[in-house]
Amino acid sequence: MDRAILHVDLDAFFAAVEQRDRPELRGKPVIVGGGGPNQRGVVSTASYEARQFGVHSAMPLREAGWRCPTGIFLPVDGRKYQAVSREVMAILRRFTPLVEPISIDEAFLDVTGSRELFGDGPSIARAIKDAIRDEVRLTISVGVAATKLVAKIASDLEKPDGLVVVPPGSEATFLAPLDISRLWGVGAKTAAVLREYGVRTMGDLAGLPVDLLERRFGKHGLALADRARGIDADRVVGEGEAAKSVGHEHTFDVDTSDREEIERTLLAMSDGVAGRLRASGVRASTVTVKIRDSSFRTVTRQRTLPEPTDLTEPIYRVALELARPEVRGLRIRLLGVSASHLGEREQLALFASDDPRRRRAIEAADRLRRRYGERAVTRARLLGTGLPAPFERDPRTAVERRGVHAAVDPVVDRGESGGAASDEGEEVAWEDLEIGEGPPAEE
Ligand code: TTP
Ligand code: MG
Repeated sequence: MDRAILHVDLDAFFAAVEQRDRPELRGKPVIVGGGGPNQRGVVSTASYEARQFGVHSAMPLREAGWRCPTGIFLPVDGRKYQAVSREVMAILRRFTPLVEPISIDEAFLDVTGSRELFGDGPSIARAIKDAIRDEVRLTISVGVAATKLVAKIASDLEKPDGLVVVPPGSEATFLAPLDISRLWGVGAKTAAVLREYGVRTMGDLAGLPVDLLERRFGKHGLALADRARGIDADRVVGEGEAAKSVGHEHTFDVDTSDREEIERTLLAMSDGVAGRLRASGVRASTVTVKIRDSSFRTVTRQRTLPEPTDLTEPIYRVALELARPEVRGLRIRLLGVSASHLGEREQLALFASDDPRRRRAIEAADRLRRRYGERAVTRARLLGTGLPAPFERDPRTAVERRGVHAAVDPVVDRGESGGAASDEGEEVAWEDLEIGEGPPAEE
């Protein structure tokens, strides 16, 4: 049976809330960001009226000021937006328990099982739009499709107040004319390589021989080939399902856009997560990354692994793939990696990819760690970076150590699965486990 998946996204969220609460702002260019047009900082969002002046999220406020001299600049009222977000998510949960919020104003819903009660996917989408308009007085855009990937692309096509339905079986035709930049995992670099092959649209991409994509991009090439046709097996992860997780978070002392530092931090956190999984005798099937940028926007991205793991490498690979498209061009304040959907190691089948020699080496390293402390065994890439080990605590209990509290927190610590493949199209370099010279710590 085809699934019925909805992707719901509020329109110009922060600005729309301000326009709702202050009728004199309706129809006006409203720009929500840290301070005024002469202040440092970036635009969080702009009303659709302000977007006509070319103002958009993440643009420096100064630039927004000269592009839109009549703009009305407002500070970010994170508490208020979070409260509104909770109201919206509560409405969504009336239609299915399978609601997966992925940011403050976005969620996936799997309504496959709700159709008997509420009608088909498009009817449910209309009912949700009506409820949010009547009860919260905001507009949303909704995509309806059989996969998360296609629903998400669809919701963005007719913003604001859009409803785009992609009937099962028509995914490839629907995607064909769209630019490849809309596809998860296609960033500037991948797009540039694809352009060399004359690929501009998803239809062009679907027309490329799969083996060519695989040769050029490795495994991610295969994923791209699938996605260009709308194929995406990721399921909607309902709340509560991912309740048990193991995670690390790290707040940078200074916000960073340094790729090396970001990747090193993800690696170190993945290593920490894997170590804790092994220490607890469990393996995880899902990896989630959390990214908060300098404007306090927080996004979580989630992906199901091909098989459960307690090793650093698969966790890091996925964390990197999920994080890369999200961190590009931004100054990053906080990163988190967590693993969920935990199963006992013994209860899980033995997997072919489990090389016994490698596992023995890892277990030896774990013993060294237990004896001499976290720092005794460190991957080559982490040596001498001064990264704290262990990192911060589990995301569920984490507090930010630096500066003022985030204005906007994630609604939940879970996110979209299945989005991004590695944008870079290059295999992630993987250093072998090395015994470092870290000082033995107390036991
Ligand atoms: P988005 O859904 O990306 O944007 P939006 O809701 O403002 O507009 P659209 O109609 O295109 O969906 O983000 C949701 C909110 O998150 C947005 O209102 C403000 C905040 N945000 C930031 O603070 N910084 C950013 O860079 C972005 C993209 C969003
Ligand atoms: Mg939105």
